[in-house]
Amino acid sequence: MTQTKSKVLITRRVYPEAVEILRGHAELDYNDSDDRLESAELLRRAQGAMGILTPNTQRFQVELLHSLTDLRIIANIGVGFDNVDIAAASELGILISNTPDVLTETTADFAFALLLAISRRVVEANRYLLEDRWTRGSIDFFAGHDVHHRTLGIFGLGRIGAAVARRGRGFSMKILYHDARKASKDLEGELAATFVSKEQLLRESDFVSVHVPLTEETRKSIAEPQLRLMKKTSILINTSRGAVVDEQAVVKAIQQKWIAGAGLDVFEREPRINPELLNLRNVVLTPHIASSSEDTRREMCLMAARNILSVLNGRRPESLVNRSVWESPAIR
Ligand code: 8YV
Repeated sequence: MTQTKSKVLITRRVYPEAVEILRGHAELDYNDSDDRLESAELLRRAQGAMGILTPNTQRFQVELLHSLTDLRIIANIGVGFDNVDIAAASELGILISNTPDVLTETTADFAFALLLAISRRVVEANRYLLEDRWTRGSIDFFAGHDVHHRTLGIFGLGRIGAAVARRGRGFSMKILYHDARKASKDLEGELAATFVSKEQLLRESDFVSVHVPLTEETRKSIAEPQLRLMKKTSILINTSRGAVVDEQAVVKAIQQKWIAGAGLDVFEREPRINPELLNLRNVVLTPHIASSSEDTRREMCLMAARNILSVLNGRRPESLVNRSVWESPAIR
């Protein structure tokens, strides 16, 4: 007698090696496309699935979770998990996994790339040359802001924040950080990082780099009052989530010169961009690609696929967000 295989839905095109991990172990429904599944199609195709492998740009609303009665795991590709209502998923006994660690260094590289690009006006200067406008220089030709020996403020000293701080140390920067929790003495020592209040971080940093996850507490936690505290010469970098920052307030802060510029990889309503941001000279904007190196994106897909495979084999996934569900699996 042939045993029926569990169904796994892959919501969007992923690196093929991740599909191969699951092939043979599950009945796969693969949306081999770069188009996101619309909610009606997601609802239809996820019916009967025990696992869903998905970029964390796919949202799972509470009603949808309730209607997926066979679902055991949503394996997010990405470290963030604000695309899923974790409390509802946990109540329903649905495991949620993410892909931490594998993207830390790559994301930190990109945060630093934004920091360098905006402060030394790399993108602006590149555009100038491409437009064939270079006829002469001047004493303050594309004069930017120094990075070395400046103060780097890390808002959220998790894995990625710490990796950005390490890069800052390489540029002889002074490191300040603010986080809901003070870091260990060891980590503070390694990074030569000083814990300060959020206000002090904003007041004293030349660069503020945002690395907190999006939660109800952190939503719009950098808004007008916070931007007004920042130095006029300072630069805001955001590679975490757009909604941590009040985008309209950033536009105003740059227009009214409360801050000197911003490097943003994430936005409030991706892939839509506030049109006012597009009209600013002193911003560098990228389409949510901080973790996007070939190796890292492949590793993220593989890790998510292994998380599903673990559940198929009755083992605990390597990176679970809601561990309590694994500890009491017989919820429904
Ligand atoms: C990915 C991210 O953008 O890991 C995250 O939380 O935001 C990025 O690394 C991306 O969502 C891949 O699915």
